[in-house]
Amino acid sequence: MQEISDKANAVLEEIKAATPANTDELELFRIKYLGSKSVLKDLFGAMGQLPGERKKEYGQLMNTLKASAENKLEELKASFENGKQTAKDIPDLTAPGIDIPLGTRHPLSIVRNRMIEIFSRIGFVVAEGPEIEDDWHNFTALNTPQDHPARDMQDTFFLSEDKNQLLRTHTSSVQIRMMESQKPPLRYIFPGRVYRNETISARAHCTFHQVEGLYIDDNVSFADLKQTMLYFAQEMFGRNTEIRFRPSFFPFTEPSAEMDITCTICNQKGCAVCKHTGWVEIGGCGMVDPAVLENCKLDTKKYSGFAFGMGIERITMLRYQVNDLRLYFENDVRFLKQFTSAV
Ligand code: 2U9
Repeated sequence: MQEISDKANAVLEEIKAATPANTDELELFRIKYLGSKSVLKDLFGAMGQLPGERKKEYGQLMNTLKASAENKLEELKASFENGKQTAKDIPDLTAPGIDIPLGTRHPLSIVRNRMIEIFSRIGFVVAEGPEIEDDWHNFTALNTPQDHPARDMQDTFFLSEDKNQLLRTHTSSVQIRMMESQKPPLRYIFPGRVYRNETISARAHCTFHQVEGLYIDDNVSFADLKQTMLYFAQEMFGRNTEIRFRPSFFPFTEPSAEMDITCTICNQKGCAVCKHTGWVEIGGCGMVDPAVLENCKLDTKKYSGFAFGMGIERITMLRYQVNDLRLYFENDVRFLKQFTSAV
């Protein structure tokens, strides 16, 4: 009796001292003390060797043993289920992943992408060029006179004393590069960042973005330009949008025009954006001046073309009614996260 009850007491101490650290270790504990081939089964089996009067005493010890193993099992199971696993515990690999919040696109990117998408549907291909330009591509090839105000230090950021290195003031310089290096037909759009020496305010900035366009072929007319602009305006601002052209002047186009669209904010009822005229300006355009074609060694008897230019900030302002240019460049997430797009 002494021998087997010593053994049983040793097992009891073992059960009390056991520290299964996770559900797998707890299962080993269950198999060892409560499974079909457990230590307790052996000890129960030994009861048969005892004389009748000892059986009751030993039986009580065995019940204590079994109850303490069962209690410990239940206790630990509950604590593991309550998420009290130790660091050693294996993570649940079937649990769903942690959400990674998506960022949002910059409103200027959304509008630029939309403009590219609209023009690419009618055959315009994106072309890009350097932001640091020379005098030829930014001014001279574009028929800009030597005394034109744009060539002034007050308007352009020059990077060299001889004024032959400068930050481009329009993406028209890329148009010259394409006309110099490709043969017509040419049908390109030129999205990109440009620079002007302006004092920063709500209405002016020293950097902004343009989408310019160029179409050169035989028999390109002002009617093609008007239809292209109407298509763009209706795709960008809605099918009911109308356009109008006002005569204007640019050194690189002749004739030249400013383009207006019907005010999409007030539906021509009159508002602050259209200054109660019902019309808002979206850019400029014209037929490429033959002098510019000649500068790029294109045959002016054979070829003609139209060009246009729009400010992305202005189109974005009309679309989202953001009327302070500085907001586009401050990168304040409270501003940026208000815009959503499919692409
Ligand atoms: C070549 C020939 C002609 C591009 C043109 C405009 C009119 C125009 C402004 C709109 C708003 C600039 O972003 S803005 O401030 N642009 O009004 N741009 S015609 O004409 C060209 C360009 C290149 C070789």
